[in-house]
Amino acid sequence: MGLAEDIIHGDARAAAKLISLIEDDAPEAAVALDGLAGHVGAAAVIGVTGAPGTGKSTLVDALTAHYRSADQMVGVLAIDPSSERTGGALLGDRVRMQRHAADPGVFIRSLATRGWEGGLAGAVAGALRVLDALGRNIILIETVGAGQVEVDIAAVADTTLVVLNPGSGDDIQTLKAGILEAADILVVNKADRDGAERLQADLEAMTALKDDAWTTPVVMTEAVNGRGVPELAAAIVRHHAHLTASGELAVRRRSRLKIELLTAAEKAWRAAGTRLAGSSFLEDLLDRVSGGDLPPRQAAAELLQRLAGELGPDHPERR
Ligand SMILES: Nc1nc2c(ncn2[C@@H]2O[C@H](COP(=O)(O)OP(=O)(O)OP(=O)(O)O)[C@@H](O)[C@H]2O)c(=O)[nH]1
Ligand SMILES: [Mg+2]
Repeated sequence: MGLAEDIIHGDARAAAKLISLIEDDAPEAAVALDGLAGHVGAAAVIGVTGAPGTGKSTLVDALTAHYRSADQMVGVLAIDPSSERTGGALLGDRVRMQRHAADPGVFIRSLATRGWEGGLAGAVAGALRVLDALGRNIILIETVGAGQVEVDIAAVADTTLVVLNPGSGDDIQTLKAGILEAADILVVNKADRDGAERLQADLEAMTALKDDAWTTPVVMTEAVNGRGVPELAAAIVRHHAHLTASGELAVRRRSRLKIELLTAAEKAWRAAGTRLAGSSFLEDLLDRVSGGDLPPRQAAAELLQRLAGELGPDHPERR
């Protein structure tokens, strides 16, 4: 299967295909992802999250234009944890990104992860690996803000932007603590509206309280006309430099790798379990437990041992 090689050589269609396989949780995806090892790590991954309608897509579009004018290769992932792959929720985003649709320097994909049992982050980490190997040096991930998702994204992104609006009830009291913790940069978008300076001042007063090596900047933008976008891009560069200098980048990359690894292990595990279902080994084990010959925990240990054998490097399914 040449999918990995094609992606490494910059074939966007191969990348789209592999992301589809990841969405479908197909076994071939794991094999192709393995083939990308050694070709990742160069991309800066920027997560963009925030409440519905705050202007995330518009901002991603404006940042894309900014990076393209500097000849950067851009990848965009729009995450929708609830929709099926053909679902409509991301259609609007696709339309909003239309001006980049014909640009081969911009790769745009939505990621529907409804079928993923092991959590969203595993699928996103896989898709990131694909875009990274494809040679996208900037990867923007937009998520529909829905509770846990922002936090998941912070686990895989290098830099997380949390987008807020003035006068939208986004005032300090209603901000969930977890979201602020996840934010590396706070963006007050729709700064053309009343109350933007006030919101910025309130947020700054709050971030000043954080006792951290990185003081979360609060950047004002008007995504619709690009105002503030160069300043936002500069803040992202500063944050990346901070991550590199402090060693935090390596820590974050390692946490992404951990998610990938645990996801892969979980999948292999489930697949092996499925293969064992109905087998004489399992039936025999059940007989022994129900007959009182084997304590359940010991049976579980035997099952684990058997599955480990199934997953070992010599097993035919692994070759
Ligand atoms: N006034 C003003 N409107 C903006 C600005 N940025 C975005 N908008 C508008 O806000 C609306 C929502 O923008 P989107 O980019 O779709 O917001 P989103 O956060 O991606 O929305 P969801 O993906 O549905 O959560 C659109 O009508 C935009 O044109 C801004 O800076 N000022
Ligand atoms: Mg959007």
